Amino acid sequence: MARIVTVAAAQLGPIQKAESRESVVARMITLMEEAKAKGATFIVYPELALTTFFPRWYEEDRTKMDHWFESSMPNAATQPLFDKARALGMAMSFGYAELTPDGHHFNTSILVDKAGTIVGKYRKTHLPGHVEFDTGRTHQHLEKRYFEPGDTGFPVWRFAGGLIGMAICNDRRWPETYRVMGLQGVEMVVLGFNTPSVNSQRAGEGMEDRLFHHRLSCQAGAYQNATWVVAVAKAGTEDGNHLMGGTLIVDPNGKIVGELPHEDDGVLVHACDLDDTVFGKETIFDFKRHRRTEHYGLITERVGVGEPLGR
Ligand code: CDT
Repeated sequence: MARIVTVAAAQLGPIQKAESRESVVARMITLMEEAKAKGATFIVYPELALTTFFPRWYEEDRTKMDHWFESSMPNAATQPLFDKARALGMAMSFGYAELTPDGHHFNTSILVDKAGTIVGKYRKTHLPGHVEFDTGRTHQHLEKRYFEPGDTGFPVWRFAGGLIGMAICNDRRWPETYRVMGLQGVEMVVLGFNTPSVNSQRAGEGMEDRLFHHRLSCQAGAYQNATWVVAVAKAGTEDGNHLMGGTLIVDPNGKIVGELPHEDDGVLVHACDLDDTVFGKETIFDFKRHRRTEHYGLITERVGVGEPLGR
């Protein structure tokens, strides 16, 4: 029998600096109701879903940015989202900035089951951008200033009847992200993103190229690991800064089965058959039969490029 997870990729349009978490949560609830009406049982929201993409703003004193972080989850602002999810029997995943009790800052995503219990947490591994204000860029991307690299690795959870993993934005560009989850048999990777539509260091790289790289990364990760990929944007113009859309769902054959054509709040719903992962996992990407780990040592021995191994 088919193992169907009807997933809703719930894109958020822009969130301005001045918008409250309560207002964003109300928007997320509206999307959840729409997803439910369309038959979804699992809703996925973007990276840093509760606030504007604040790492674009430089602040000398980092502690002055702590108000963008959540020190508990759920909390007063997000409790209505958890309550609605439980009432609708909807599993969910969303991203937020996490401040731990011992003072660590992470870019985090959680998996919440349909009873409203947090069953999984992932902290972003590949932080893009820079630490200090960079005058050479058209806009700042200060994730390396405000977050620490995640300490979770890439776990996969038994969730919603399948094997589900999480990634966050820049992680989707790295093949290691998917492969580490692929080696745990992942059947669906869910991820959110906030991607500026222009490269801050290369003005000629605009939205067409950025969307191409986004699709390329998600499609390659899906195909090479025979997994569904659900990628969800925060999109549109936040206080004058444009984020691309491109919320999409990719099947385990690497094909895009749906993509939102706009930059507003909206849901993309698809009935994903987790058994569609079986063919790829048992044939061309049957890792156990085909991988040659004796030749992969550099992947973990080296971070950057080193001497060539040939002559
Ligand atoms: N949020 C996030 O990770 N955004 C990055 C932008 C990279 S440009 C510094 C991304 O990979 O989409």
